[in-house]
This record gives sequence, C-alpha cells and structure tokens, in this order.
Amino acid sequence: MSGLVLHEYPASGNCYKIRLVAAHLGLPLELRRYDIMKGETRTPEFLRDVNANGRIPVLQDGDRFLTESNAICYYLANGSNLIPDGHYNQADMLRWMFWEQYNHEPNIATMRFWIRNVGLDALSDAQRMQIAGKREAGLAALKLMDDHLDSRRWFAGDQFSLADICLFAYTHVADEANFDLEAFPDIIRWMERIMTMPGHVDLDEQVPLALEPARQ
Ligand SMILES: N[C@@H](CCC(=O)N[C@@H](CS)C(=O)NCC(=O)O)C(=O)O
Repeated sequence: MSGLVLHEYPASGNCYKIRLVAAHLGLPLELRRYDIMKGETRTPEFLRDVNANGRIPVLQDGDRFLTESNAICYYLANGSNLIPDGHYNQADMLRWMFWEQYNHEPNIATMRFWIRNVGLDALSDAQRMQIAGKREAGLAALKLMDDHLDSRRWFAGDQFSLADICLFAYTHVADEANFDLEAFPDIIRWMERIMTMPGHVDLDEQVPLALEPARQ
C-alpha cells in the first residue's frame, strides 16, 4: 500500500470511518473531496474512473479503486491490532460491520442526511413515509448496541476493533438524526472510551465543505 487517496465527502460518517482507521494506524491519506449535494459523484467521469456505483468513500491504491466503507477499513487494517485474534472474533467483528450496514446505517445515517443535508420540508412523499419506520428501526439498533455493551467494553473480541470504529461513525452523531442517546448509557460510556483513545480524531477535524441544502 502506498500513496493512498481517499475520495470522500467530509461530513459523511462512512468516509469518517476510514479517516479514523487511518489515524489509529498512522497511515497518511491524501483526501480528494466531492460535494455529493452537487452530484459530483454522479458525473460521467466519476462513474467511469472512480466508482460505477456513484458513491463515496472510495480508496484509491495505485490504479485500484476499492469501494464500500467497511471493506476499505478492513483493507487498511488487515494485520493490525484493529482486528482481533482468532477466527471466531474476526468473524464476530465482521458480523457487527455487516449489521451496521443493514440495521444501523440505513436508518440513522439516512435520517441524519435527510435532516441535516436535505431538510425535512424538502423530502419527497416516499421519503417522508419512511421516517416512522426508520425511526423505529434506528431505536431498535441503538437498543441492541446498548444491551450488548451492558457487559462488554467493546463489540468484538474484548478489544477495540473495526467493529467499534464502524459503529461509532454514525452513532456519535445520532443526535443529528434526532435520536436521543441519553436513553442508552452504555453507548455513551463506550463512545467516551473511543473519544479519549490515543490516536482518535473527530469527524470534523478538518474544514468541512459548505453544505447547501438540495431544495429549500
Ligand atoms: N455502503 C456504502 C454507502 C456509500 C454511500 O451511501 N455514500 C453516500 C455518502 S455517505 C454517497 O456517496 N452519496 C452520494 C450519492 O449517492 O450520490 C459504504 O459504506 O461505503
């Protein structure tokens, strides 16, 4: 791995996961920014040269372009202490990373995007109809995390791992999606452990792009 470039949008939790992994590993990343509110990841050039799926994050390693945030985290961290020892613990870490993409991110991250970037008044009818379901599913995800952390400090293998990083990215900004974390004290203690670790960087530890609401 050399000359790594992260194609990203700074406010995205999916992109933040990768900056956080890189910070913990001391890996330098060149950041190339796109404004998703202006469709900069949907241009013919981006679709042809960077990601045919039209999304960031994308990690460029030489002439190879890796997509999907959690796969990128795994690529960077392979062989490091961010991946626990033992086949079971490694699979358990991946279990939480897959769960994040299916049960957590589509609810909490999407609600955050709709509130923060789009604006609730500008949502389509189809999006508005999904709010109650996303809220219920987001709360269920947070409850499951809180219950898991009741007797554990970390998600997998009794050590800080990619599972914690991938779940932290959107959990710590869940308030921006109107999820109140006060009801989840074990999540709050877990977040405090992460935020006080050596090597930690905050999501906005760089100048964010000016966000322009899609429609107001
Ligand atoms: N499952 C993907 C999700 C990627 C994703 O949804 N990226 C969003 C920002 S967080 C994006 O690029 N949106 C711009 C668009 O869809 O045009 C991952 O984890 O990397």
